[in-house]
Amino acid sequence: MKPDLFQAPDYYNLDDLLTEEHKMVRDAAREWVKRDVSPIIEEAAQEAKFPKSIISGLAEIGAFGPYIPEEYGGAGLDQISYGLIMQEIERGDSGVRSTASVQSSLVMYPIYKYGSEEQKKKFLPKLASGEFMGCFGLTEPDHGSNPGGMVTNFKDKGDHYLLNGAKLWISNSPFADIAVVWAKNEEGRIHGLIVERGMEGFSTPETHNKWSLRASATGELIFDNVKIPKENLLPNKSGLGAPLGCLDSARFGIAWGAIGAAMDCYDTALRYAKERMQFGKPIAGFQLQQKKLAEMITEITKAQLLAWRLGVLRNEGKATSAQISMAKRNNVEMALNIAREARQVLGAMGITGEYSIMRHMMNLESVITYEGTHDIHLLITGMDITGIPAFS
Ligand code: TGC
Ligand code: FAD
Repeated sequence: MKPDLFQAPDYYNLDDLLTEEHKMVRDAAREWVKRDVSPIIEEAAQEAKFPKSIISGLAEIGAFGPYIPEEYGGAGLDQISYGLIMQEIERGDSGVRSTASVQSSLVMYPIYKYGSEEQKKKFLPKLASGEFMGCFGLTEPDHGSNPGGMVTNFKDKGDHYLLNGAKLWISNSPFADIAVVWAKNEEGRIHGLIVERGMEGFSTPETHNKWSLRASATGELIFDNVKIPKENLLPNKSGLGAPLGCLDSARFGIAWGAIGAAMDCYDTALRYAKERMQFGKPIAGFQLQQKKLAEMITEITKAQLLAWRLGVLRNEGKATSAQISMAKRNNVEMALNIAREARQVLGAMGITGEYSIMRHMMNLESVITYEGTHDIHLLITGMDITGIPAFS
């Protein structure tokens, strides 16, 4: 892969809206991606291997629990810092951002928000340092967009619970030390349970042959009469709103992360277009290529403003789930469109691993599907503005 020459676009001087702390956090993450992710990520993706070597670096830049209070090992940062970290990591690779999103928003967040004090003390510091890695089991083979239909269940056996069922498409599952798993009790109420690797009857087979997010490990979670100690149930929230609340946090991170992937594609295409000569001049001098590049920077700028405003609303505790859905949907589609256009700017070179664009493009095909598909987020907006759910 070519050396990482990334220069971040900031067409509307958005840096003026950031605090010194935001810029410091963002620049540290940017520097780390350039130094420790860019040189290894193409090979990891080609070999379809999660590069475990980056776990300690992710912890050091505060990517595991950026907004979790410091007393539990988190970085104690605000939502805009969290977004900026996700943006920089996804600039490197969506799969690396996935690892950080899952650890922060889907494992640490539910333990922090819905867990007991003992659970917080036991798990959060180890998750923040990367000593423990986690995964989040909501999706099932027959229940993806409709998680409320889940069949994974647990029964009260007096001194423990007995868990049965299966989850599919679970990021980090093949190597996770713990899984936050959503399952129904005997009354059909959804609860979160912390399942630990090594518990008898619990296995995590890897899903192979993905063309997307190849540097992120994806797998199943299988529960065959797994005995779960009662103290591993998350006591402070139940119902579908509990896992969906975690998704709000992860979707917010993706809305920022997708901008990073788009910025990398744009920056690569711009540099290439200025250097590549055809018909005696740089291809950047042709109107058709300028149209592509001008539209890319316009869309990136709009997405940056959307994400920034959403970050302000999140910091004020005012962002609605529907506002988060709109940003996730818009920014991921924007990034995927830019990746496709940028790929064309590079001609044949665009399909090679010399450049990051094709990898981003394939990754974004997962990002547009997970954490709620593009269609589901449109239906969430539709429901919000009309008051009428159209899911079923
Ligand atoms: P519905 O009846 O609308 O809602 C059930 C309860 O949940 C509440 N709620 C929310 N709470 C917090 N945050 C949200 N975003 C919420 N959305 C809804 C709602 O108020 C209600 O509460 P209550 O107290 O009245 O019971 O539920 P529904 O069954 O009609 O479904 C609605 C729908 C389709 C929007 C929802 O199921 C959905 O979002 N589906 C998409 C599923 C999804 O996003 N799965 C993601 C799996 S995790 C993942 O992909 C990780 S990828 C990780 C990576 O690698 O980065
Ligand atoms: P389906 O729900 O079967 O949808 C198929 C198609 O039908 C989609 O186009 C969808 O938009 C459409 N559709 C469905 N319902 C409607 C409707 N009501 N109206 C109109 N159209 C509809 N899940 C986890 O729990 N944890 C994870 O860590 C995780 N990581 C993932 C990693 C990867 C790489 C991928 C690809 C997925 C991951 N997922 C994870 C699962 C992801 O959240 C689901 O794939 C997603 O929610 C969609 O579910 P599905 O794939 O079953 O599609």
